[in-house]
Amino acid sequence: MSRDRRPLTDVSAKPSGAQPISKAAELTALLEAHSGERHAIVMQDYPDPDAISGAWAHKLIAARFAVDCDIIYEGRISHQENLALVQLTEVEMVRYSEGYNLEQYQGTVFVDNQGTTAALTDRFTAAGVKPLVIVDHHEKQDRIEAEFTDIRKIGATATIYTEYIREGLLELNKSNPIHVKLATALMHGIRSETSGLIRAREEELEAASFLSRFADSSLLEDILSAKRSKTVMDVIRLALENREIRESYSISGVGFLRSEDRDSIPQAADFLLTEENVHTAIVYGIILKGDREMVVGSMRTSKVTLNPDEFLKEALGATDMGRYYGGGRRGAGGFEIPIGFLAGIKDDELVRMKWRLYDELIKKKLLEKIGVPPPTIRSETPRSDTGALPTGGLRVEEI
Ligand SMILES: [Mn+2]
Repeated sequence: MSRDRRPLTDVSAKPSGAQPISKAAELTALLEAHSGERHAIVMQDYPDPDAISGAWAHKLIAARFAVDCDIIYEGRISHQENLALVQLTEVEMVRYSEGYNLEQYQGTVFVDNQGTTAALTDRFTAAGVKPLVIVDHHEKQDRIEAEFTDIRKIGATATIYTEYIREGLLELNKSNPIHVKLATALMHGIRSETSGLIRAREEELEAASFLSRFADSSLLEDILSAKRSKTVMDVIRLALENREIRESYSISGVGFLRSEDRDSIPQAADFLLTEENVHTAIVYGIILKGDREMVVGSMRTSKVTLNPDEFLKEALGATDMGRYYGGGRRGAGGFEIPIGFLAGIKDDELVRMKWRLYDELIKKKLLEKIGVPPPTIRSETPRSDTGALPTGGLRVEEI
């Protein structure tokens, strides 16, 4: 790949008068100032196509300024479409493991996240590596500060990187297979954040139209035709069986899941959203990660006036330290509630009671936020006979 840098006519021109400096020009200046360095592009723990394609675009742009980047994540890529994306595009990523040398980097770059959803944030802070760049489309969070920040309330991070490319930070060439794969990945990133462009607004449609000149549609088809795994099908079945629909909200708890199956939760939420008269779907379960446990949930909505970030923050609140359990962006949100003292219980009956407790509490908080009275808590009747759900005699009031 060529690293020669031609003058960026649009973006390197000095702004005249009161004209604001474009974000592309600002990023150019930052990369020029850090030329010769090595940076870590940090993705959220469970990277999605938007994060992967945005990170890759950043890596290729940075390379033009002689900034070498590694794309790093901790956690897992488990969604079949994401695995297909990585395999077919051959984008190189590092999965963090204990002992990996973080001090080799002179700075960190947060793409499609602001440090709150990446376990690597604390590790890099501990290693003394400073955040240099944040490019994201989630609601602004204040976990980290960087030299360059571009946070916009739009459909996808891939849209922002497409804009940088269009402004001259990377000149795409249709005969360069890497560029074709990057354009395809960015297209997939945008599509996956906008339900296949159905929820796309002007920015996403313009970006997609630009990318379509370089993207490989048969490669995109291959990525999209990845099949759902059996686990995902099972979790969708549980989500369907357990769902409770109130005021066009579909809410469902799916019980305990292994950490590697975490991606089935957003997929189940996507599925519940396809039901007639449902505008919002929320699916949650308890994830087991070693001896740590947490309630993990996903929210999807097609209701334009509903802000998932606000909804989840108001419904679920924050920790003693003021960190919110949930957050989101347009159309989607997620939450994580650590289970401290109650984690690691092995006794079957207690495990069932624990699920029951969290299931009822979360449902109660969500229903309160929606503004419907929560159902009376059943003390005797089993919720269903799926086996994953409890039948214990626990009353929330007793805790
Ligand atoms: Mn995103």
